[in-house]
Amino acid sequence: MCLVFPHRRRICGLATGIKRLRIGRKLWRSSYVDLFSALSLISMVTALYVLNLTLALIIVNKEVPTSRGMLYPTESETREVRSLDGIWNFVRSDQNNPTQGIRDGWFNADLSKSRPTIPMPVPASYNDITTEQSLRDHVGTVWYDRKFFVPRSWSQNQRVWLRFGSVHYEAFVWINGQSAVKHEMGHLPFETEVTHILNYGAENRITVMCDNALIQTTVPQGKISEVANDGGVTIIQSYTFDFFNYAGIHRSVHLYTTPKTFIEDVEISTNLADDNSVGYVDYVISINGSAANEADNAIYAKLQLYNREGVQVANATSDAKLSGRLKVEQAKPWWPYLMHPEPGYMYELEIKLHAANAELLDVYRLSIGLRTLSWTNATFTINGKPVYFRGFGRHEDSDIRGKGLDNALMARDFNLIQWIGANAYRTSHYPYSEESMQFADKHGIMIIDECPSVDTENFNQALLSKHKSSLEQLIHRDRNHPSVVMWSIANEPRTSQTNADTYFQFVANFTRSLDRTRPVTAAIAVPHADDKAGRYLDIISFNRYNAWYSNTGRLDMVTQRVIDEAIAWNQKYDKPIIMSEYGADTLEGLHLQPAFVWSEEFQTEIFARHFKAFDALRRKKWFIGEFVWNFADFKTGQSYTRVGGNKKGVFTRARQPKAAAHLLRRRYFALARELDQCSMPEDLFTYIADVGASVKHDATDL
Ligand code: GCB
Repeated sequence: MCLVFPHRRRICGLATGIKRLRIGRKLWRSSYVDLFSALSLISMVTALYVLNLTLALIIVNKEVPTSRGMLYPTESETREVRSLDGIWNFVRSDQNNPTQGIRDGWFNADLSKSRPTIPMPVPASYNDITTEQSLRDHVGTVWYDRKFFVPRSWSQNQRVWLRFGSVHYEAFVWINGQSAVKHEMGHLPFETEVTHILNYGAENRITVMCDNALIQTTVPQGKISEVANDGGVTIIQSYTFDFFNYAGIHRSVHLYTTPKTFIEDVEISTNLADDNSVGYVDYVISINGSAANEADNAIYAKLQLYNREGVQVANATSDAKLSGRLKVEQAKPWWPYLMHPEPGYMYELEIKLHAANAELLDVYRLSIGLRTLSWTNATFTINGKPVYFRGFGRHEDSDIRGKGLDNALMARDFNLIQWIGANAYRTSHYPYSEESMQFADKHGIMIIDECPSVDTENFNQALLSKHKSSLEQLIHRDRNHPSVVMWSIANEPRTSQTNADTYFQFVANFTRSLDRTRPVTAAIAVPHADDKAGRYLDIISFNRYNAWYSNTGRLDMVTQRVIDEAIAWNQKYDKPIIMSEYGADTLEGLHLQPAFVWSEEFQTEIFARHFKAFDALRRKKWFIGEFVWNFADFKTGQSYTRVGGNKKGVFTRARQPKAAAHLLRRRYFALARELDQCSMPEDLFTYIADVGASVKHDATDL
């Protein structure tokens, strides 16, 4: 048992786990194996197998903790926000001694008193900031600290909160040496009240310890092992997914104030009347604070809804439970990009919390979109209109900053998404920044919102709880975004394994219990015949790399295989089908004619072969979407199958188009034109020659 953090077995587990490995290896290295030990080995393996089966049966559906609060921090008449982004001080722990900083109390004083520090930007992954290989590949804990002032005025009559957009993978936070909050799970926000541990009108210190170790009960899973190297032994982190396990303080850190009694949470759901002309906003407000306890039923909220022009279009006073409904006449629905001339229409919902004596307690403003979703075994509709998804799997990834939030990159990415005519992406393979969700809302980009479960296997009780918790945190964070149209509960889980059935039944039903307004999917890669999870999903997504990982280079073995597989999934489950990944690694600038693997010609050709399959499938109404893998090239772990990372991007890592981007753009706009009668960009077709209608050379030819 770890004395410093009794609740936290993983850090201690790191050390004991390594010891266990050592014992294990000695066993295997024993100089001979006689018959007796061979037999006992067999019985041991059998016993383990039986134990595994028994464990399989005893996975139970336990409750998971529920998130509170965490509204995106915004300023208002009653709230102030301060960013703690900037340059922090940074120290790496010794890989063999990840808990030393805790034992030695590094949080009790400036980190520089314990170790020499280096400057580290926040937000950013720490891995690629320096030239040190040991930092890039570090496994275990790292430490950050910085100083900040809190104004004297903040000490009066209000509360102060500390909020992290995300720290990967696990975070321990101290303020002025006092433990403030701990959080496990990358890519998701967490916060805590720090009112009572701050020095007002004075300097404060924040210290963060971040642990990137992935083990069999983290989400995603990984393995830590001890391997001999030239200097003795070293600790190796392995994982089965290919994207680099970037770590650090990935998103913004904020301090913000609230009144003593304040709006802690808002949950909305929207609907449109049949002809889309009237919108409904159902809301539930949660509050926190002493006034809430004292005057239970007397507190109320006043809500006003404003359109884009700032004109009030609806208002309401809540009931005693702080819930109710707003009715919006002449509603402007939220439409996906290119599905309507005014996509991504957002209203501003202003919520004013009042005490019984009408005193204004708190004000919070939330952007909302009015839309309704529905789905059957063959369709997915938005505002009553069938949707065909055309988009990408993506990554939050870029040079130097890794997975760190970068507003310039985000703005560029949304520009490229619009330029290419996509209407959707999947947040493969973890939740993306809240800022990007807001961008997607405003741009009308539909999101399949994925939790951080990748290549999930060895299903066990602890993993199930964490997996469910990741979905709980995700849904809590993202449920108010109109752009989120589907939950993805996993990428390429090993759904042919024993236990996958029970496990995914629990995970899918749990997701549905949190939100019934959006369908549940998972991106599956096991052969359809072996899959045990699809029956618990609403929509089946499948990943397949024809002519790449199978039948490499055989462009003549793509189209029919894609058609056959999609039909097989549909026949097995009778549900709508999406192809959620396909593609080929492509080295920018490599040209080979005839098309050859890794060349730009090959990527273009392989896309075209898929398009042909998709068009055949689109005639069957249940095929509802195509997602290229990947939006942009991204960093991976070191592997002989990757040259400087995964190169399946339609765009380079620097966000410039490869040749296939131009083809994809023509297809996505052609689909949008056919399905939603959108207008076409002027520059879609380059002038070729004046040789009559047989040559397509401008948008009017489509
Ligand atoms: C997949 C994974 C994705 C990989 C991709 C690839 O199936 O879902 O994370 O990056 O294949 O390129 O290997």
